[in-house]
Amino acid sequence: MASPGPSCTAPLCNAWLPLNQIPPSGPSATDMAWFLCLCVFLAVALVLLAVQLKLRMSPQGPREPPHLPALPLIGSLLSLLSPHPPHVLFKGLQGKYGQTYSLMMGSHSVIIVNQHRHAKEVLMKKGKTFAGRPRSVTTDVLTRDGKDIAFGDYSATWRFHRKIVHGALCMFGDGSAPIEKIICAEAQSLCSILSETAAAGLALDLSPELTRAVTNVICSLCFNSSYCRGDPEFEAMLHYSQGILDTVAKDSLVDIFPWLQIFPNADLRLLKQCVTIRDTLLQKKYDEHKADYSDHVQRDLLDALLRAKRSAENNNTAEVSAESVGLSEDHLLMTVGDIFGAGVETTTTVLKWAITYLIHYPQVQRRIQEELDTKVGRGRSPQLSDRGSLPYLEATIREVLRIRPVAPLLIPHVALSDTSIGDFAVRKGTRVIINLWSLHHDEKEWKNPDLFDPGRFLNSEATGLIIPSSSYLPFGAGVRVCLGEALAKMELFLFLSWILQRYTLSIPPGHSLPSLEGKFGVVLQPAKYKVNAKLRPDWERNKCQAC
Ligand code: PLO
Repeated sequence: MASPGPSCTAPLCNAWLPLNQIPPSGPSATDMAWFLCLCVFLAVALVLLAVQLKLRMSPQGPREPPHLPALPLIGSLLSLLSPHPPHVLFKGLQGKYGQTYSLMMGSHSVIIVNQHRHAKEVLMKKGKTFAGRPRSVTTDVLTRDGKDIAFGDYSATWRFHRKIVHGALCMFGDGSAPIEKIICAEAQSLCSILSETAAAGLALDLSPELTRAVTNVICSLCFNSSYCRGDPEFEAMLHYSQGILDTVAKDSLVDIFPWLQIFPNADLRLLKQCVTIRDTLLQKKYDEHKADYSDHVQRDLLDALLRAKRSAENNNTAEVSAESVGLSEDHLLMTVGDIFGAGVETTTTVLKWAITYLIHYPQVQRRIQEELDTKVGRGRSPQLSDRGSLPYLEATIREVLRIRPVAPLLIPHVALSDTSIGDFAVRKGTRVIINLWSLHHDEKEWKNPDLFDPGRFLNSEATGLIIPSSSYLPFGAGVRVCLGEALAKMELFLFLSWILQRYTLSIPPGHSLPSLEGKFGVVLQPAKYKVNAKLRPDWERNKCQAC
């Protein structure tokens, strides 16, 4: 900015002189110009001040989101009593409160986000600000007070563990040969079981079979081991995992009102029993790995974690110990427990939903089979390199992930400082729930959102894949995005393509179609039912050598 020359000072002062003191000679043209400038400047300043004041006071400025009625102690509990599961209830409440609103869970303020712009602001744009996690009674039991990745709060330790796991999973990354081999071996064994039951003319509950196939993949990655059918350790795992899913992180009453722990609580007791069994299993794996650990070979994720722990211990100084950087035995066990638990329950659940929808929509099943017949044929089994030429199967997987997201409310986030979502002010410590269900069923974003239509993910020529709306986040996004996304996509593709190349799935005669409702928990699980797997015509004659 040009600084005013010496001659400017006098007229400027003159502007402030009372009229009767203005020199009688009258104002010069420059005096008048300066006077006008000053008036304009003052007027602009006043207008700006008024706008700012108005913004602060008007409802257009940062303001609290609309909120549900709340009473002392119980919060908004009365408005949340509903026969519907929370994700459906929260979607419905948009009609009255708008897409982003708040409520009180006991003494905690919770914001519910039902639209993708705000969801992306929370997860991506302000990902670090919203990277916190709430503590709750049940997740503390599961994770030894948050010493894991999924439920653990944002910290240096958390980032460090995520980095190690990310590195270990990349070893088996997208398109990597070893992981493809492991998945195909499991697909093969799954198909043999389907053949046996088909040959015996029996119907089968696919759930334990799919779980074992998926468990063995993540078991190889985490512990370099696998389970045979009927293995008692695997049966124990099935049991404890279901117990955990039924009781953890459901915003159950004990999570909302922690003081309820003092009363006998069947759910909490079951959770503690299941966690004890899981911990015994994890400890056994840990001890075995520790006993034959070598710095020169990294067999799996547990070895990668042990290596990080050893190297921290070797560099141990007074201030920096393995414990202080979060490499205590508890942390290692909880991290590997998370990856194992997530690896099993999420992918199994999507596979079960996929099969449920394929049974409801036999025309979709037929179209995938036609695609497999023309692009892969029957002389060999599908492999990862076929992904690009099987768009309809890929579109079906995307549609399953849209219509039945594994975790419809993700895991709650916490604001780590005062911040905002859109125009709404958010105070530090506020919990934020992203309702993925609303995003994936938003009528403004999806045509007939309740209709299962894989075609929506295909381009107009049906030759390539598209994502038709930004309101689609099946794996979450941002700093806490799902670590197993690539692995899950490989498994879904290979398991489904192997099964559908060989079998047609249906409901046994006389049985009704499986429910599409799902049981709400940290994961939305489909109900149990029996399936007929019928070997496709001509399969025996043409079947490939590998089978
Ligand atoms: C599943 C039951 C296991 O026994 C323990 C476990 C660990 C990690 C959890 C997982 C359960 C459920 C799905 C979760 C996963 C971490 C991330 C994943 C919550 C409880 C999702 C969907 O966010």
